Amino acid sequence: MADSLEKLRSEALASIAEATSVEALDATRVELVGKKGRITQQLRALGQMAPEERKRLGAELNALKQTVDEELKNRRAELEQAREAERARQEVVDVTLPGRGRAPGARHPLSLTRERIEALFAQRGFEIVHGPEVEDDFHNFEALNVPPDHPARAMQDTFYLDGAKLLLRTHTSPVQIRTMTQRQPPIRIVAPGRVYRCDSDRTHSPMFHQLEGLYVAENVNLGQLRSELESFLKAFFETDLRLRFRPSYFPFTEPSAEVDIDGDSLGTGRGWMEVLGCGMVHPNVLSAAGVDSARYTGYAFGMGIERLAMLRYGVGDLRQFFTNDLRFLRQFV
Ligand code: 2NM
Repeated sequence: MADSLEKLRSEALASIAEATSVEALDATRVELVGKKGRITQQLRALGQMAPEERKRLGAELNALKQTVDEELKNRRAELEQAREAERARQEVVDVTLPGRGRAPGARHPLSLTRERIEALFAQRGFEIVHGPEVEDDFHNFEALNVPPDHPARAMQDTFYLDGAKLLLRTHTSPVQIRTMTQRQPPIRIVAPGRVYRCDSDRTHSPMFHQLEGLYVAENVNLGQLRSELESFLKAFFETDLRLRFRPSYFPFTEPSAEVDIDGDSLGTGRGWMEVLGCGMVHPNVLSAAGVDSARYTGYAFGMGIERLAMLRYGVGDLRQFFTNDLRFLRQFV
């Protein structure tokens, strides 16, 4: 018996020492001191033994179990330490490795252009206001002195919604109408935003962007309009542009004008180019919006953001703004 106990002891200590992982050590522990382990079974067998045999063997077995438990605990601590060291070694951050690279976003050229225009008008005392893209006939046409038979009202030009009661605004002027009905002059605002026209070809998008301005107060006149727009355009293009005001017609202004800039002074070399429309707000428009047209006068202007962006960035094709080709968009940072 002493012989087999000595054998059990050396085998137990050897298999503990040989366990190379926490899992292997656990298996060894079960094999030795688990419910059906070799040492457990021997301890259990003590019950069948004669008293002094049991006493002697019991003492030796308990001493062995104590040694084995101790060795299991020590080996386990060793293995856990080794495992932690290995984990730390593998997890090391090599700060000298190159980065993975970033894919930073860029602002859309139309947003950049709109914000630039907004900032220039904000500097000039204009407030930025917004309004709904779904409008009604009154705010989009009637209040703007657009007669019922005007071609802009035709189905081919305007997107009408269910029942033709509502429509997608064809310009941002309804925002000016809404502002005038809500407050009294002096009013000095610009309204940027999306507008919609039933038109799509090489040079027209069914959705595009406008920014319109309005100044209503006592004694507002055409000279102020002209100098304000001249100051804005020179600032926008960052050059001492040559401009020309050419008489034109809009139902909502009288007199009306279109402003051309000299392309040669921009380096586009294409002569006179139209950049915006403007005029003195028609008295009918002021009245329709609840402004006393005997006391107040106003000027208004409107420009296409796409057109100004094309001129500023030298974009030749309107559709570039809407295709979302990253090679195009990435150029505007
Ligand atoms: C333009 C040209 C001329 C304009 C007029 C108004 C309003 F509502 F005050 F009457 N807003 N915008 C206007 C005038 C717009 O765009 C080419």
